[in-house]
Amino acid sequence: MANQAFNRTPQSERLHIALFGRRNAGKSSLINALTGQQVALVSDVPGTTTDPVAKSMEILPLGPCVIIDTAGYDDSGKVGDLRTERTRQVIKQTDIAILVSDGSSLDEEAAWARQLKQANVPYMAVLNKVDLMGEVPPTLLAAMAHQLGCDVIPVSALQGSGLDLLRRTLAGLIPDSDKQSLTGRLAHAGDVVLLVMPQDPQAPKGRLILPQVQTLRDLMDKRCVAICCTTDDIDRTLASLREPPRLIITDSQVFDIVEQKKPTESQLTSFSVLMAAHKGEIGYFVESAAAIERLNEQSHVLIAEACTHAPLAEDIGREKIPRMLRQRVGQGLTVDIVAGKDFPEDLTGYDLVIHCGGCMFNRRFMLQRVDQCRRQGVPMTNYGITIAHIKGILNKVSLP
Ligand SMILES: Nc1nc2c(ncn2[C@@H]2O[C@H](COP(=O)(O)OP(=O)(O)OP(=O)(O)O)[C@@H](O)[C@H]2O)c(=O)[nH]1
Ligand SMILES: [Mg+2]
Repeated sequence: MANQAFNRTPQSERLHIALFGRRNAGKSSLINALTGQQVALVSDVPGTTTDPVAKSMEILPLGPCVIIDTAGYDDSGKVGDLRTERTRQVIKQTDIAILVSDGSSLDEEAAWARQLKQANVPYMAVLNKVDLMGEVPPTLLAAMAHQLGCDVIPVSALQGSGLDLLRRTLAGLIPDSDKQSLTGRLAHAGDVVLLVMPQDPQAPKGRLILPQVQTLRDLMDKRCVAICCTTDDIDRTLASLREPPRLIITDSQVFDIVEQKKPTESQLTSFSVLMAAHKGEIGYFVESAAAIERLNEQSHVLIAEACTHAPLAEDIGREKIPRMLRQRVGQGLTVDIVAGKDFPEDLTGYDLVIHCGGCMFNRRFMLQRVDQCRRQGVPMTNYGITIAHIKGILNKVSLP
């Protein structure tokens, strides 16, 4: 089981597609139709789906996705309102939204379309249950498209019609930032790239950690020549190359050693910088790291961690970073810690937000937090960039 899990694309790296619509519109049926499996519970009782349900699956031509089924947004009453609020929260992690309608409640769909637009989520709509409608008048589709401000595809979840066009339309909505590579402009086809990866006792036995695997895959997709070695083999590896590598990527822990040994022509970056760029907004993270210099004993720092696991003995967010900061600033520094999806709406009381790498969250979710900080004028950076700043590495790395 464990091996299987390692071989799968992690949830946080999958495109998140969420379905929104009234109760009984056919959201769950559409998920079953798209996957060809009975993954979601369907019934003619309105309110069958009560909570957001996320399922990982492969959808061609989109690749690995997470599909999120939601409770109908027209539910009312005390519990209904709570369900609708949960549905609304799903928007934060949605890369692409599908509005599911049977054509009877377009004002409501239009209101959700506005919310999606406001949150910058690309969306499309389907007119479901066309099997009940005979010929669909093209004027109805055009009017829907106009009112909702998006493409509208006629489908029947029951009969499985219209699904190819739906999949192609979804593929056209994949945000460009999702297509960007991990190493960005640092590596191009034909480049030789050296990865210096310490395999110390903390490294997991028998495998590489995810950022290393993802970087290797990225380089191979780009047709780079990727060479790997451990820290103590740098000299030998460099000597074996006819010319210096274009780029060297290493771990923050051994950055100084690698920096001293690197040929002047080679650019140098770290896995945590690549991951920060992949998951968040590297420019804002780097700019915000400068706020560390302005902290004093009256300052308030918020540390936000994605994992809700029981803290480890030498937890980087709970122990290491607060200690590093207090050593610089003084013991009076206030550090608050939040975990999981808890993140205060109002951040204006904080001088700096330091987020974990976000390996459990998708990029969309992280960007939405960056956006929230930026709107409130609060600097936000992440663990990797904070440590790089404190160690004085940040001005020596090349940014992707
Ligand atoms: N005729 C027809 N019926 C459909 C179609 N899609 C869904 N239905 C029916 O509509 C009813 C509701 O379907 P669901 O998929 O449970 O709808 P839902 O949007 O998930 O509903 P909630 O979970 O209650 O929000 C079921 O009886 C389905 O069989 C369709 O394309 N054509
Ligand atoms: Mg449902």
